[in-house]
Amino acid sequence: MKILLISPTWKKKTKAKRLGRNKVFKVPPHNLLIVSALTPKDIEIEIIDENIEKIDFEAPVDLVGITTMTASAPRAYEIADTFRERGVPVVMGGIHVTALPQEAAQHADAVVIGEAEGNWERLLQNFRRGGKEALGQFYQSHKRPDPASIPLPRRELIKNKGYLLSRFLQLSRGCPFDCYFCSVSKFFGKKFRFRPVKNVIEEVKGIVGKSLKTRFLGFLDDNIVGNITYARELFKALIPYNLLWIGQASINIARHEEILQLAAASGCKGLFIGFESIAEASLGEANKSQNEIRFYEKAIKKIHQFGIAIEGAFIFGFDNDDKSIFRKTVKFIEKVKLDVVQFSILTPLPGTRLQEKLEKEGRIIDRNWSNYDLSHPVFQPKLMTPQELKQGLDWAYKKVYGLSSIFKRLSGSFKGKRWKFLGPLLTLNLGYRSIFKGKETLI
Ligand code: B12
Ligand code: SF4
Repeated sequence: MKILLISPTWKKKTKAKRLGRNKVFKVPPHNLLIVSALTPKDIEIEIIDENIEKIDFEAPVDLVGITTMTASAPRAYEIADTFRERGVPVVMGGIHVTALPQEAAQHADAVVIGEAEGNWERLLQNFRRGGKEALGQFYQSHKRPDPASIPLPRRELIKNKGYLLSRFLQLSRGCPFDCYFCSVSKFFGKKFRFRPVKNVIEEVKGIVGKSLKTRFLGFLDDNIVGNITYARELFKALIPYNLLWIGQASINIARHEEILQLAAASGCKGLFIGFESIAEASLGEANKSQNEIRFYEKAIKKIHQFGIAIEGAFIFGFDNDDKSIFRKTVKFIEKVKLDVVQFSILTPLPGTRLQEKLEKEGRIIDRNWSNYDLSHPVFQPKLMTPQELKQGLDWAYKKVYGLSSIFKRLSGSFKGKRWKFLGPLLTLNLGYRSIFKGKETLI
């Protein structure tokens, strides 16, 4: 038996123009590596990441599995429909179809709701027993999987696909916070579930090598310091492996000097941090109570002192945001010298409280999922027009990735020990610049 697992591209038209061509941003589909690991060894598996390779719709396969995020859902449905027209059964899973299983069921023979562990194995048992007819419509567990039982991802299946970085790990699932625009706590639950550190170290030992490339790891977790005791144990255990790593953390890491020190000692070179907004009212609106704006500048300095670079993420379009937010945010970013920056437009992703609110207020203006990529306005903002919101985002991107801003921001890296990492930081900045160069300036 052969199963084809597909990670669909974000958007057909933008594939070449946006992140598709840019190697810097390509990340292996960890979810499909886990689904592969849950599959009995006698079943042949092939993984296709449509961001880097074409799908062969004529390939002789018995079953197709497709992962979905909201922005890639229209393409995922198109792929599913094409295989099903040929009589190949299709299973869909992932965050989008978990929020909208009935929608997905119109395009799939079975839908896995939530985490794959337990569900995928049951589905395959049914399929082996009676083929397509034996498949249930929905597979869902009422108990969340024990993180100790999450198998090691089958990285050998993406060995020759040419990812710049391919060693990504997931340590935890769930998030205790409840930011109103985010899908994570609804999907994975409001409790952190951590893989035992000894399992993580076994995984690290199996993938780390001597070269720079093989010592470079990425952690996919939403907040690697979500539990300080776990973070302490993990960072201490990572120290002997001489790693370089990047991950995501909350700004609160700066409140724990010992943890920062251990993170740096274990090889942390960069953290993706969701600042979300520089306006107090917007953070309140988003229920991001864990962020404190008056602490931002000091916190950034502290993290930089440990030689750790920061990719800061900001969202535009809160009810409190007027047109001045773009200029104010860029000014702040240059002042505090953030190394890399990501901007998003507030987006009512399905299943979030934000979507519920905007739906109630009749403010959703676009229901095409492929525009839910956080760079299109899909709702009516309060203090500007949707066009002004989009133009503001483009202007802010063009500004922070202008050469003078890159220079201003990265010149700060000589103060901490980040200069050692200047090459990759420049590459990342130039990667973003190549994507956003040429956007119009209207504000
Ligand atoms: C890494 C990552 C990326 C990588 C993608 C890597 C990849 N190729 O998969 C990159 C950087 C490219 C990326 C891009 C984007 N991302 Co992203 N990303 C993540 C992140 C941090 C981790 C994802 C991950 O690997 N998790 C680990 C795996 C194991 O979990 P999982 O994917 O949920 O898979 C499990 C189940 O869902 C299920 N499953 C999943 N697929 C399938 C398929 C089958 C057949 C089966 C049976 C089961 C199954 O089984 C898995 C094991 O239990 C998540 C946050 C998070 N906590 O998940 C955000 C997240 C998924 N991203 C998000 C968003 C919004 C985006 C962007 C739109 C943002 C942007 N503008 O950059 C784009 C859109 C990309 C797209 N294709 O649509 C949102 C998605 C919300 C939504 N409703 O879609 C999340 C949840 C972040 C958030 N805070 O809201 N992202
Ligand atoms: S934005 Fe981050 S902190 Fe907030 S709920 Fe989502 S994952 Fe948790």
